[in-house]
Amino acid sequence: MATMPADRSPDSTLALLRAGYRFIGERCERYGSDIFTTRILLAPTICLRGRPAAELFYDRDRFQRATAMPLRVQRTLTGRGGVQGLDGSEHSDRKAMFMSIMTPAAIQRLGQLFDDEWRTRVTAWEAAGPVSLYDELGRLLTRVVCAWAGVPLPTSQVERRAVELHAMIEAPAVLGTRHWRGRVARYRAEHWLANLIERTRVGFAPAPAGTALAVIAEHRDERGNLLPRRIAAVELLNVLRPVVAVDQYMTFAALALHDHPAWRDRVRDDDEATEHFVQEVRRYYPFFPIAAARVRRSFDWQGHHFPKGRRVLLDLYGTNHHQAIWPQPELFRPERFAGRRVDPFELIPQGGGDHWAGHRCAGEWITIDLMKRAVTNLTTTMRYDVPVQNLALDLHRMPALPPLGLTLTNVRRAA
Ligand code: HEM
Ligand code: MYR
Repeated sequence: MATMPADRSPDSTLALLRAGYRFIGERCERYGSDIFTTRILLAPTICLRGRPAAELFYDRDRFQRATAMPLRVQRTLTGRGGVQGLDGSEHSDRKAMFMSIMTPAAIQRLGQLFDDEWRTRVTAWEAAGPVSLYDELGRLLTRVVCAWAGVPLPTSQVERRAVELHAMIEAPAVLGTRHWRGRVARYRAEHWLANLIERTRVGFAPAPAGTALAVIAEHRDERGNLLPRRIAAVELLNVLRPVVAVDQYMTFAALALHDHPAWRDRVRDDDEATEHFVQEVRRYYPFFPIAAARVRRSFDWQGHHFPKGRRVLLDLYGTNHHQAIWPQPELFRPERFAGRRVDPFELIPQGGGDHWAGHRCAGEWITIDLMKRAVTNLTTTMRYDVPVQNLALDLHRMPALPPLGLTLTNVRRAA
């Protein structure tokens, strides 16, 4: 049996939080290996990156998700009892519920709401002083996703819910106040949506057919039971929260347009170039760092032993920056996608493998569609200036936002 390189420190949890997106990659480079073992949360943990590793990680016979996700992530980002932690037929059933929401017509409807809201907001940005793109898009997407999902949201509540949804995304990998804010936000949001599910079920808050609220409130599991209302709330949040999280990718897209101004012209009226640009934003910029699983039954792979129960972390960011897959990975080059088939285990910012059979992100098509629309809106419906500001991304912070979320000034409608 080959010896797996081992990180020597007694526990690397804090090192992971400090090193951020480069934690696994730095060690892989140090050990000259895409697999090594370390101790995280006081337990031995195998870290992996690269295409073969991603293919292994999404093998459902070898890995499970039950008990894989650290509690601090469940208490903030994902919630407890939702699809992310399910296995086998229970997972397939719950995942099919999510995928049934993602029809081409529904994605188009969300996109149309987004474009309409963007046009309305440009008028308000025109009248305002400097605007933080990240904060503006957070509110815009909160309003849009609630309308799309059938969730009633009075204008007076938009700011509050946007702040809550952001707090959950910003909390899982930090200590202190920002972490606790995420926990409180989740508690409040689950309470809000559990009540809504209840009122929908008894007919007080009817949900239009096909909306996320209707599908989740009415879903029956394999045994014909409705989801407990708290779990239904967790799953509804699994739609609302990540759609709002797309604001982060949109902010990265705006940064990329700023850093590579030639692409402003190339994406205009060119759907293919816009698609390549968006794929490169998803590959290049740091967002979801790592996916977690546990070994379901012991096995050997490439001469290494994987004991039953061992936690395994797949480096999503590191695979998207892997030298063997992406020549000059640290360059932002959308043209690398021209004529390239997108392999399910190479470009994995939202997980790898199959959307239905595995845990790959249910919202990947929505994400790509909304990002393309944001790029089109940024380059055709408005003009703006990007004043001098600190735009350095801190790879030590997960998620890594520009410090003030990208400030735009002098916003005006395109003539
Ligand atoms: C799962 C990333 C947007 C819904 C995931 C996973 C990642 C991810 C890394 C886990 C993959 C794994 O465990 O193997 C992202 C990123 C997004 C995004 C970076 C950009 C903002 C969305 C959107 C939706 C969504 C827009 C819904 C409308 C989900 C759901 C799961 C998931 C339901 C759980 C799937 C499962 O466990 O089977 N996402 N996501 N995500 N995502 Fe996303
Ligand atoms: C979502 O809301 O589900 C999509 C976007 C979330 C991005 C969160 C980035 C930081 C997460 C660190 C978690 C580590 C997981 C092992």
